[in-house]
Amino acid sequence: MHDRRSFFKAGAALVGAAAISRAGAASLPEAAVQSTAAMQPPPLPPNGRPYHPVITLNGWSLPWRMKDKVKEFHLVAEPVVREIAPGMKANLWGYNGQSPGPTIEAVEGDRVRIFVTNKLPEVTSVHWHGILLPSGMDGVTGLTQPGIAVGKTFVYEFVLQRSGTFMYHPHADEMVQMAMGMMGLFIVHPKDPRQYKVDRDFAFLLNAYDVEPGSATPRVNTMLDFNLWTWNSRAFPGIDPLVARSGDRVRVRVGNLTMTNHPIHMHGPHFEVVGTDGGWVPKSARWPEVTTDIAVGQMRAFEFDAAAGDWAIHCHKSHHTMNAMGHSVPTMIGVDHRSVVEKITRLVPDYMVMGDRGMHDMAEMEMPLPDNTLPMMTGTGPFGAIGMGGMFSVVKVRDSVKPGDYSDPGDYPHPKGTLAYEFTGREPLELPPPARVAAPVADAATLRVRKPAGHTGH
Ligand SMILES: [Cu+2]
Repeated sequence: MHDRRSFFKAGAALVGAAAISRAGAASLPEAAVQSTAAMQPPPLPPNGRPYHPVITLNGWSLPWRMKDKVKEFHLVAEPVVREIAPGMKANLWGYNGQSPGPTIEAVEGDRVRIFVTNKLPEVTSVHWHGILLPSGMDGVTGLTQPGIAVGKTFVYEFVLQRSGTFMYHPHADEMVQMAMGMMGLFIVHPKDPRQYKVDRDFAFLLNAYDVEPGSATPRVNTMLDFNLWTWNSRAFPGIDPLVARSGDRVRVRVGNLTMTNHPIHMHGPHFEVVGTDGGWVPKSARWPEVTTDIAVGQMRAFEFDAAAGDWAIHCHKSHHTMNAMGHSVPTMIGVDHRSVVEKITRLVPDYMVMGDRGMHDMAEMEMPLPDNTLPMMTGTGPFGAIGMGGMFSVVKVRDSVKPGDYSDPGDYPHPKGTLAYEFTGREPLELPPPARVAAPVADAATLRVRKPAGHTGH
């Protein structure tokens, strides 16, 4: 049959390695670069099949060149400087000026040709994670191709057979290259733009770094003990809010390229998981959730109907909502070391009493930090210190947000009577004595616990 498909098949057979490198040398598509970590809402597609673009948190989408009905993209693997949050920049490796690299967006049925230029100091390759393609386009160094040598350009070409949420990352010296931030999102939109249509479609990658406080380059041999837990290589309060209008159908797509799982929890509206690594979940198979665990290498898309408010969204592993510094602080709860402070200060002039009553105070304190280091718990809301870091952001839903507007609407104006408040009745509280379950009496030593200042009795 002399149809489109057989034409492309014949074309693919002719496109050997030699032909590709000649084509590449003749005319490489322009490689767009991005120098900022500010979100760049992508314009509607200028040509090709129509689709509704995703919003990459603190990121952008890669423009393409249409050539003989093929979408041509150009990725440049290179060292980049990424602002992790205001006050801290990291020396990472990424693509086209940023880590993660730009989001690639295309449509089911599209033929894409992706040029990858290597400006790193070692070989690389790109694996198109989750995408069905010919084995020879899968990007596994040594197995399906030689590594892309320093200074060289490779071409990957395939037809997108299924829509969904996918990723790209190297399959060459992976431990180092992924620890340095080389990854990106690959979104394949459905052929019919009315299918799976939502009002707002957010996307981000989970990633993690081990950057010693005061330095800027990740330690690449860390296996699990990372100290910067990030979304799209940003830590709270540097992560964009997810802004929506009340009643909007909102989708959040998340891919995990860290070395551990992340239970992503959202306050407020219940959501349903609508997409997995294998594609879209049929409506009849979705179930309501407020947390979805995303394992290493997995992608998940979930949707909800937006309701007005400021709703926290975060990883529920509490160490993942803390920045560097938090991971080597000794547990001091209940340890009264005020009495020895004077003696310690003679030896260590900067010594501070901290953590003996919990660590919230530290979120409000201006602690001296090494240069280029984020506070452990940070961020300020309308009611004071939020005391979070890392994988944390806010879903900000308002009645007045305009379609296409993703700018921060500020703090939520809580309607009267809907806000928790401090009890200001008569004190001391006249409470009935607590009813206690009869239990063996512990010895006095067990019960001698120092109470926070201002409280008496035990
Ligand atoms: Cu986590």
